[in-house]
Amino acid sequence: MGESYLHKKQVMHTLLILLALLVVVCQAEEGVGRIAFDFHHDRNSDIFVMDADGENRTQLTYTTYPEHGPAWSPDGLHIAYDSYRDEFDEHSEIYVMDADGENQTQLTDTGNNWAPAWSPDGSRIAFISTRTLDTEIFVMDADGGNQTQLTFSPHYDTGPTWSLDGLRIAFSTYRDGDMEIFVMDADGGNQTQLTFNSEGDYEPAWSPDGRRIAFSSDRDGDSEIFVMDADGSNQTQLTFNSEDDQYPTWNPDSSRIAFHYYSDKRYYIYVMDADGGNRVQLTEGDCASPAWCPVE
Ligand SMILES: [Ca+2]
Ligand SMILES: [Ca+2]
Ligand SMILES: [Ca+2]
Ligand SMILES: [Ca+2]
Repeated sequence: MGESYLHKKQVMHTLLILLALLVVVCQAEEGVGRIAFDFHHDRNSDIFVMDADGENRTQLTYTTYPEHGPAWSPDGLHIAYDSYRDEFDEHSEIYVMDADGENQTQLTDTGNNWAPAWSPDGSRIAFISTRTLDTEIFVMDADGGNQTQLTFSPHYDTGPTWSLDGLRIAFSTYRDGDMEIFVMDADGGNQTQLTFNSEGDYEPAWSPDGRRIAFSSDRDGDSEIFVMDADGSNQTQLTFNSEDDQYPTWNPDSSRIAFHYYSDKRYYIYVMDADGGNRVQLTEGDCASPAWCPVE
């Protein structure tokens, strides 16, 4: 009887340890999040998604033409991207698909269009188009309707990203002789310059909490990830190396930043804390343009 009791106690003890381990594993899985990106292979590229720890990679597009620049809808159910698959006009056009790659639908069909960015309420998509004389920022309804021009400068305007309240759009422009970050009202009004230097400042990414803007800057001679307050103050360098660090994207609680690192003609996705600490490599080569899903 004593032995049987001891045996039961050991079994219970083992079960409790297993249960505790299971709880720990489930908690770890829950908080990981997802990152979409483009994978470059054989002069082609396709959209993939992976867990934010680099695991469980899934291919979403399978065309022989390049797909780039995935952007999540705020509810995490859809991904917009650009593709050259429209052979008829050989242009880059914006498409949208379900987050599992189903229902791929073309939204634009005039000029080259790319760099889609969803408004925080999911109703609109800002993007870049060459349908006028040069590159301008446009906005459209999420179903492709009401395509409207927001910038009218004779220079390169690119990289739109929305503020948390949906009232402002940050972007980059070549209008002062090199690339600078600007911010404007969502209808194109009140365009205000946030960076002022003679090297490139580009790829702004507004943090989900609305407080900060991460961006790429060449001001120290090669590309580095910087962050600033949304009014342009407190510009702070987060990466320090002689290769190119670009394309920042924030995790949902604004505590981490993923980006791509370009070295020896190959792209690698990295992640770091929002203060630049704990930099970790997530992928091997040829994975670029990370986009962190806004919901976990
Ligand atoms: Ca492809
Ligand atoms: Ca322009
Ligand atoms: Ca500049
Ligand atoms: Ca660098």
